[in-house]
Amino acid sequence: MSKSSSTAVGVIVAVLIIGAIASIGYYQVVVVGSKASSTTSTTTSTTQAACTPTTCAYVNISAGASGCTNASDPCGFSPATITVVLGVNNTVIWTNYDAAVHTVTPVTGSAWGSSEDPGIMPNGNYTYTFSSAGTYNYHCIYHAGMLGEVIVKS
Ligand SMILES: [Cu+2]
Repeated sequence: MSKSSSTAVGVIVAVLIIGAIASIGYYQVVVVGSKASSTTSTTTSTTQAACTPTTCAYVNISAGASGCTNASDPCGFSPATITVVLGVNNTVIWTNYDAAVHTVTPVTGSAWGSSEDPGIMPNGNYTYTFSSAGTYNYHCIYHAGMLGEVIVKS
C-alpha cells in the first residue's frame, strides 16, 4: 500500500469514527432527551368520572402501564387489589392515566369488563357496579403484567 493510499484510508477511518461519535451524541441528546421530556410532559388533565349517587372506589391505570409486560412482576393498576363493600362503594371506576389503551378484562368469564375493541382510551374510564360478593380477578389483554383484583364484600 502506498503512503498516499494509507493516508486516505486513515482519513476515512477518522471520518467514520467521528461520525459514529456524533450519532451517539445525537441519539443521547435528541432521542433520549425527547423521551425524557415527553415522559415528564405527560401530566394530563385526566379527571376521574363523577360518582353519583353511590360512593365509588377508584382504580387508576398508571402512566407507563404499557411497560407492564411481566406477569411475575405486576404493575399498572393502582391499587392492584381493592376491597369494596356492597351498598357502600361497590361501583368501581377505572381511569386511564396512561398514553396507551388498556382493558379491564375478567380472567375468567365475560360477565363484566371494559371494551376490548379497542379498550379504555387514554383519559378514558370504565365503570362497573358489582352486585355479588366475591373475588374478581382481571387483567389487561394487551399487557401481561397488568393484573388486578376486586374483592367485593357483603
Ligand atoms: Cu394494558
